[in-house]
Amino acid sequence: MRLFTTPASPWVRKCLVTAMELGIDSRIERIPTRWPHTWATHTVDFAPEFIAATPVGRIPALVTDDGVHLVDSTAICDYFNAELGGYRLLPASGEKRWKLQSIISIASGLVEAQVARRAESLRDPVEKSEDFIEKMRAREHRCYRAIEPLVPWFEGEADLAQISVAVGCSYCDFRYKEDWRAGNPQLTRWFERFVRRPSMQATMPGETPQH
Ligand SMILES: N[C@@H](CCC(=O)N[C@@H](CS)C(=O)NCC(=O)O)C(=O)O
Repeated sequence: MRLFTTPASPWVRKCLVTAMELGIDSRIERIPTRWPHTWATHTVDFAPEFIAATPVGRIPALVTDDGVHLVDSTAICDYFNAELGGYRLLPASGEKRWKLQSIISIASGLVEAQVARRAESLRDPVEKSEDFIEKMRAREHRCYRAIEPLVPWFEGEADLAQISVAVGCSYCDFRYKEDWRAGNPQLTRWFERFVRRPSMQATMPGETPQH
């Protein structure tokens, strides 16, 4: 199967960490995608094979060996977990599934806000909305605070909730260097352990090549 990737994307990272934790990453051919810095708010040229894989024009996008196109990280992780991973990172049903999903949904809101903030911050200074940037920043910090009391729900080595949260915390360290740790001691302690996992270390974010 083929996965369109960039090194900076937290959504891509969530998919790669999930694949590594399930031991299926060797089955994935990674197709690196290049983005100019205008990707977020301007029309950009897409490589033909990328836009053939995803009409949405966002990464990640997965084309399975059966030719199925999955163009969103949630669907991709669901495919890995359900179809190839025997539900090892998220149960198919039951109380634990919904507890983990409640954390995953907060983590997704966190990462959406991080990416939206990044997009806004790349705008031309005269177009940029500092108000929008602050709105996203405030949302991110509400998400960290909401996850903090849920950390005791993390059980076992890894699951999709832990992966989703860890990717968000790590993206903040990479992009914003803001103190998400302040006031979130349980989250901090858990993260400092989780980020040492080989799957997290092997997928540390880097800048996406521009050309
Ligand atoms: N909900 C999507 C979000 C994917 C997404 O926003 N990817 C960003 C990069 S991190 C992107 O490709 N943005 C390009 C654009 O919005 O034009 C997912 O979970 O995969």
